[in-house]
Amino acid sequence: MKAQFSHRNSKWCCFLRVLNTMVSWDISFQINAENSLTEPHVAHVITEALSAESALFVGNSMVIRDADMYGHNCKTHAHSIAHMMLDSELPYLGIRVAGNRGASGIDGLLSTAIGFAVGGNKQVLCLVGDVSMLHDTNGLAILTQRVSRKPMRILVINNHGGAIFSLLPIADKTDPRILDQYFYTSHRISIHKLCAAHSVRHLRVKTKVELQEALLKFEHEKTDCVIEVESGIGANSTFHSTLSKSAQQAADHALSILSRLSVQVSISDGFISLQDP
Ligand SMILES: Cc1ncc(C[n+]2csc(CCOP(=O)(O)OP(=O)(O)O)c2C)c(N)n1
Repeated sequence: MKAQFSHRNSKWCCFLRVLNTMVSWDISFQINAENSLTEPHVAHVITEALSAESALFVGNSMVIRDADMYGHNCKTHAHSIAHMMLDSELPYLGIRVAGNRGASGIDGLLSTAIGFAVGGNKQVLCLVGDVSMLHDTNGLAILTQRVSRKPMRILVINNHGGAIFSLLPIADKTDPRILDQYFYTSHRISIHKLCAAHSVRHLRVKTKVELQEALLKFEHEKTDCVIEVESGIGANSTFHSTLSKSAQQAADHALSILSRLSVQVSISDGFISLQDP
């Protein structure tokens, strides 16, 4: 997507972009500083696994939210605040991105991604949660059918349940056993064995380096594959809360600097307003 602003050079617009970038620098720092392979890290680096020949399909639940919050355009990163203020257009890669919206169902996501790969004639990278994948294991059967299309990489974030519910206020107020059974629908299904049953290549990754190597390996080998990212609901929830606190602090800090400049900044009810004095 490419956006243009009619008032793109106005002072408040530049300031908002600086604020946005300072927060995104903080998020990048936190994600890179964390040694373990986190779900926000996957969203953060996924663009590095894409080329002009690729397209991205993003599943529902946390993967699309993480891609929205923590994804970044690695090829056109601003190098300085001055550069950012002068740069009048939003950076973009020109990669096609698709997802299933409507009722935001987690059903049929693999099958849709395969249809997207056939229709668009691109190497699709599909990002999906484990429960979503289990809702559509028939997608694996479609994957092995002989339809003419380019190879697909399916990246499954396996936190062994629906992690999105751990980020809702109900998670703090509910008995863990009830949460596990009825909200997270935690499971021990082997994605490796499911893939084997469908003769789909599978690789499980636990570290940042293993993820990078797996993405490169299957891109070069040009074969369909499932890359399973090992994660956990508790660790994911903790890291999301660390990130959001740190982003909040970075925003406060950036605002305190910006407000000392020639524009007046005021915040009320969570809204930021910038006015020429
Ligand atoms: C067809 C359908 N059934 C149930 C839901 C409710 N729902 C929303 S997110 C979610 C859990 C998804 O889990 P997963 O795909 O593993 O992603 P995560 O939450 O871990 O990111 C469920 C069951 C839904 N959106 N659509």
